[in-house]
Amino acid sequence: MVQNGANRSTGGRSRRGFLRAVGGVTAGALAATPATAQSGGGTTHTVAMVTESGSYYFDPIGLHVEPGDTVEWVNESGQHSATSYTSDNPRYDGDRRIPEGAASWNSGVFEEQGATFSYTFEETGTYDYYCIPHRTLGMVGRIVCGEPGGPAEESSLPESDSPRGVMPPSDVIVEEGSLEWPYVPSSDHGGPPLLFWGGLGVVGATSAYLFSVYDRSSGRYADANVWEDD
Ligand SMILES: [Cu+2]
Repeated sequence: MVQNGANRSTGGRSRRGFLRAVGGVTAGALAATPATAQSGGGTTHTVAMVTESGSYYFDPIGLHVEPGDTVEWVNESGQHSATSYTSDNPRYDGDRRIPEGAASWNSGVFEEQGATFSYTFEETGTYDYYCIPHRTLGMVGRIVCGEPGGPAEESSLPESDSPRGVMPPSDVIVEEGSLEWPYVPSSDHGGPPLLFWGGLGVVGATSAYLFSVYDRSSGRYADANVWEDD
């Protein structure tokens, strides 16, 4: 556990981070870095902490590592923490959601872009963690070290903690290795779940309402078929 702790390094950005940042001001700084790096025998994986268009998330939201691997969280935008679901941590007094033998962690809330926190995973099992300011907005993540197991597998996240995000199941994490945010589970009929489409429906209904308001107030679209692109 000697490697655990916060620092100001900005190394080890992920390729995914680069791809998402294309078009943003930081793209150039991320261009040449690999997704993973070797350090002290284990692999170092990067998880971005992101505020974007009213969403707050860890990306990847689900990650599979091997014992001895290190995860480095990088504060890409906004103010976030990476904090294990253990009752010694702020704003959580529920059941432990990391393996019994594992050390808890808390990066503290980062306010600076590029700030990082590292934790080396030694114990096999399932680790759930959250962001202190955004836990109840669904900013949560899961890391499986080796095989899934431990208390996180025996109960679900508090309902309040995943209103917008969906925590991926451990077997899917192991199968895929890394799961981008947001995780949208596939359903029996092959499409995203009803909740997902319901969200899109709200957007569509809002657009239609705004169109109709504009129509009434200006008359400009009175004779136009605004849906003709359908
Ligand atoms: Cu956050």
